Amino acid sequence: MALTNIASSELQRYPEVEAAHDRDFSDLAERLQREGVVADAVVAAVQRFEVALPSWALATGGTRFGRFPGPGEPRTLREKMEDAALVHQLTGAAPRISLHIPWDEPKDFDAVRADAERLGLGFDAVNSNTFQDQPGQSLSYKLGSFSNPSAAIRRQAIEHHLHVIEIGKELGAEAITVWLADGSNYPGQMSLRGSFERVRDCLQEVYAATPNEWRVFIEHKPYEPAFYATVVQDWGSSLVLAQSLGERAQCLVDLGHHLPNTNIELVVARLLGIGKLGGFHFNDSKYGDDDLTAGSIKPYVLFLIFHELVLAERERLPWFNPAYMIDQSHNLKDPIEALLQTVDQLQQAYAKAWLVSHETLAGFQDSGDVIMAERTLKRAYETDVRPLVAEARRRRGGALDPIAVFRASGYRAQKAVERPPAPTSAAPTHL
Ligand code: LRH
Ligand code: MN
Repeated sequence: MALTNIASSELQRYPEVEAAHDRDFSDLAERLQREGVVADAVVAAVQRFEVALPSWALATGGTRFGRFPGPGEPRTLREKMEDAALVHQLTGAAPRISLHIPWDEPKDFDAVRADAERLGLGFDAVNSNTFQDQPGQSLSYKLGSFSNPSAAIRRQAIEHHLHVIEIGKELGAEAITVWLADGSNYPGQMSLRGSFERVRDCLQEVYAATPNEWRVFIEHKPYEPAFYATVVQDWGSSLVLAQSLGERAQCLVDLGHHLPNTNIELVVARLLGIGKLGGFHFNDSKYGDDDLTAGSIKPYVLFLIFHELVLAERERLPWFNPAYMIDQSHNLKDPIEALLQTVDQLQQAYAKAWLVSHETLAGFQDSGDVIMAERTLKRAYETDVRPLVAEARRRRGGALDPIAVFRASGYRAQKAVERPPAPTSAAPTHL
């Protein structure tokens, strides 16, 4: 019988772990109480936190230099959904999967819906793909899709997006994410204004084709695969497009899509302030779009981003409804373990942001007390919130330590038996 999840008894198999957690949690709760923070309120907030998993990160990722697949890789949409459901079971915080079309083109909608029902999974934003030419595709996107001077190629790209929207509607998704690789490698190759106007015009047809309850997320990126000019290069370009389209169009912030030392939390605050922050692709990076595990390189930046989000959440900003999604490439780590680690990092950054006393901070900001203002943030960031997020997972039926339970379950070894590796010739579609 295929192992699709871990027996709940497994999660409670470690009484000593439970006892140690109970001690750590009550110690922290007592300490926070002395600082006027109710631990259970933070736990409740973390319990409400949810993030969508990218279907493409459930198999091993790679670079142009190579890919090192591991045992028991998911080979089909169903197997990716099974692994996603396990991440949700162990964290209690990942109830939706974000599909990429055509990488995850459903062959049988009834079967996919039945799988989702069985696994307790929903579908978040669907992702289009005009950065690769598909087998049998008549016109190439080599020199761009929506920005292409060829009306026929732009039409082909629009038709693809209408197809992606139809798939999303079939699966109950309520958003589409549009990331365009469109750009140029050499000065003179592309009209810098003409390309942008063509993209805007094509997006208008996509926007008009989405149901009224849907949102259109525009994802900017400074470079790669274009290495001179990318049409939707930064948050400003994305914002201009979102404002030209309408209320349901917003900007998606992929943390790796910013040039080194860009103040990403400032970009988030700007977009939040004008109701144009649609959502996130969480990951981390040292140099470029490295798609590393969120919180692994710049955890303080991740905290500062969540600080801006919790400020907006508590202020009940009318348009505050960010779609939290992960976008990573797991080249070296077991994809499930990497996602368990990522969800934990996001839960921790969110919990730390909930520890900030906004009134105290505002007071120091208004009085110009630079040291105390910074210390108010740092105190929250430097608090070990692991007992709070573990408790939130436990209260959602998840594991105190998801990676430990996953490793003890033998799930991957079982999958290695059930999922013999695909013949090497069939290179994975997502690279
Ligand atoms: C582009 C990107 C985009 C996805 C792709 C997998 O770099 O971040 O969000 O379509 O990665
Ligand atoms: Mn992305």
